[in-house]
Amino acid sequence: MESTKSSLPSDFLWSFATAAYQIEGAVNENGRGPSIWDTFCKIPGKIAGCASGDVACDSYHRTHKDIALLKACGAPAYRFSISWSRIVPLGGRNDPINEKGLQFYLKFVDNLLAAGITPMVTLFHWDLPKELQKRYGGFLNKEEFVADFAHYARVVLKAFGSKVKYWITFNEPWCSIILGCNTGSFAPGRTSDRTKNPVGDGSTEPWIVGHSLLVAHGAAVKIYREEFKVQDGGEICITLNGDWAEPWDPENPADIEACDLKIEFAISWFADPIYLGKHPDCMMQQLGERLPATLEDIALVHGSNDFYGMNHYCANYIRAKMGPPEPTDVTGNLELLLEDKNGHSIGPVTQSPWLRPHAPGFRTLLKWLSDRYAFPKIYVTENGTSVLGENDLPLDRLLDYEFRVQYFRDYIGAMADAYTMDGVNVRAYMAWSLMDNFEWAEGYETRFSVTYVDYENDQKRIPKKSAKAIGQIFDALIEKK
Ligand code: PNW
Repeated sequence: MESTKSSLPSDFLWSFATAAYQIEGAVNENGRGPSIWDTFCKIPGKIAGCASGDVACDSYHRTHKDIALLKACGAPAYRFSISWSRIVPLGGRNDPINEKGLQFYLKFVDNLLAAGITPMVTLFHWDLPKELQKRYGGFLNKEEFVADFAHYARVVLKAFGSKVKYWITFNEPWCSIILGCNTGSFAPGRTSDRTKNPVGDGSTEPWIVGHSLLVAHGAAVKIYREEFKVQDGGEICITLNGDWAEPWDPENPADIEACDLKIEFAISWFADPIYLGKHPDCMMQQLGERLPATLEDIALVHGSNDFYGMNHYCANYIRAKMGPPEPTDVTGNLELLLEDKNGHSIGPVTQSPWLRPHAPGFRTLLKWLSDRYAFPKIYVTENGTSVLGENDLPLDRLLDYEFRVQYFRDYIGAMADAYTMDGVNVRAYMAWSLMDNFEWAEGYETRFSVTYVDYENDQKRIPKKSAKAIGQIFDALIEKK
């Protein structure tokens, strides 16, 4: 329910988010090198409708349209990501830098600033240069990967200087790792499931890769703080995804306990080393030596967030599993379910099989994070929903559909309650997404945004009801100066 009492502070920053591979297209233009998603999309059966990001929303050629859209929505900021393969086409620290790639993003940022829009930039939203995967296994090789990411990060941070005040190193490492190296449903598609891929070991690789990403984040933050932060005055963090958990059987202590385990395996895996300087006990117990951590690496990562970047979509019911965990278990030995013991759904069905909205879970997770990590400043860097059957609705109904508007009302209201009533220091919110785009393995069948994109007709952008609604929701909640 939308709260009538709650509010948000006058300097609260809100807007919309996107990611390079999902919107840009122009994959062969101006020196961009291929990424692991270009390759993955070409494998038959991996992406719904055999789709790819080859054209997507064609944002590479339509930056002015995207800025006009942001202005039409009244958005004071914009979160987008930079494609590593446009900046260093082969990816490595000794490979050539592509000036044209840098110029593209520099111009875009200048245009955003000229339009009065504050940029929030993600350095890595899953599109690893393909050459690095080929050369040394990408994330699997910590030394090489960390050195190459640090180099790429330095090139970008230096080029942008004080133009950008908000930086995100990695978007949702959990997804790159678990979906990319355990279930194999995302690039690079590694898994122990030999029906899906001849290579990969889902019992060991996720933990190796998780370690590489965490250390690479720490290395980039160190560079930013030592070389740029003082004169540029910005902030940097990692963005973690995590959804809320309710017990499948609220009378079963094992299910109640499993809810914390679920969140620790998804979020605290990264957030504990960053805020508490160690891995969660439950993960060390279950994984033992499979969870790599040297004192030096943990020291690099400890304290490396200027703010907590939070992506949040939904909630699950959690049922504890009995007996020892499978070697490939990445959850904490539990099941993630959409219905509880009595067959009650956690929320309405959407187009995404994993996503059922449950706004009260947003408020409780904000409080959970605030308590565990000693009151961090939180920026919500993604929140949003798909809509069941949206792609099949007639356009006039699609544009006017209420479901997404209600989702935002409920979720933003829950966040305002967390700020006002639970004392959570949440200071920014980016809705996913500014425009319909390439929804990874779900291709273009799932629409996830406030703007309809007509993929058949020149990628025309037509705002949906929710595009305007978000501004109105914030206008009502943000205190006037
Ligand atoms: C996030 N899950 O991905 C990403 O940051 C976006 O790029 C994406 O488009 C958006 O959420 C919507 O999916 C996720 O299976 C993908 O739990 C899958 C999951 C969570 C987040």
